[in-house]
Amino acid sequence: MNRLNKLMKKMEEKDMQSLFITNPKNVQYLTGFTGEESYMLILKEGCFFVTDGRYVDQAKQEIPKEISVIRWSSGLLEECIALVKSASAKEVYFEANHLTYIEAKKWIDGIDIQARDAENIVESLRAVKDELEISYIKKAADIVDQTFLHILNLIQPGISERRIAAEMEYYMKKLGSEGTSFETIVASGIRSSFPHGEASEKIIVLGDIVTLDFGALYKGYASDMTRTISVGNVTDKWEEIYQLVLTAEEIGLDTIRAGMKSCELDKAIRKPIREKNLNQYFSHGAGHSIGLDIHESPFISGKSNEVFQKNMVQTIEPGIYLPNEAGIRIEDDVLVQDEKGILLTKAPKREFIHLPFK
Ligand SMILES: [Mn+2]
Repeated sequence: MNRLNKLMKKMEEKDMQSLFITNPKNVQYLTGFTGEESYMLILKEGCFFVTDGRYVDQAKQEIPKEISVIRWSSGLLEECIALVKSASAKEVYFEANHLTYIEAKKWIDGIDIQARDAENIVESLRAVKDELEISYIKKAADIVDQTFLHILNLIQPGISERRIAAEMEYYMKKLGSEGTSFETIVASGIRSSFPHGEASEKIIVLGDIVTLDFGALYKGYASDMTRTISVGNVTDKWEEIYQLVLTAEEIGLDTIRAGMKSCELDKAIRKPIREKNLNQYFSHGAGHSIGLDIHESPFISGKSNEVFQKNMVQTIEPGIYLPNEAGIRIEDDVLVQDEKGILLTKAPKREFIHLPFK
């Protein structure tokens, strides 16, 4: 069953007769369209794709034949409102968390029938990946694995974080990445205690701990991996913290299964860190799902009762950050299965790597 049919089946189950889709990632997911600024309308009368003159020919090539391509004349939102008004719909579900206030107001006033929140119906389909999507994420994961091995040869005292990030991004593109799935993080020395320290002008010095958190994009699909290394040796304390973070991460990778609740996994990952009284320094979520977006639901959280399903792709990413000292995070991507999951990112992590290699 194709994705559009899956969506229509789900709409039927929820007694939703019409749906307005504006989130570009949702449009891409349902149609395969790779352009921008195009909306979809699913009505009893048919399925419509509304775009502008730049994208008409591209849309006709990329999207399934059963969807009618319409070139707007008075404006994108205006055309969609007109389509609804000419149809028999008594109410329309829309992506309330995506439109701006001004757009939503125009839409609700314009259609003049009941507008209802679609409550992430497309996102809920996107959470479970199909074979094609899994193959794309695997490729994106393979690119970050190779890039990590490559960058180890370049990191040394005297080079800036930004130079390292630039080389990583260039290398990922050479391997087929369309870009980065998020701003590349290269955080060294004290900056490694910032969980999301984007690459700066800072120069690497001997003794720095360096966190590399980066992702590739392949056919629109993201990978996301973190490795922490050092330049020169570190104290025993930091060797221990590294092994503690690794233990927590591996517990997460070994434990995650279809049917498990997010909060249970969060508890399992944090357990060894709590036992050392360091949980206060693990100051962010333990992971998230990836796909067309870098951060998708379900998120791994102590407050979440969401249940993992087979073929979701989750990151597991514990970290410990001591203010004014340094921080360590290790992150991998795992394909959720009924039994133990399948690890997608495989770059080395067993030993705390100290550069340069002898
Ligand atoms: Mn992540």
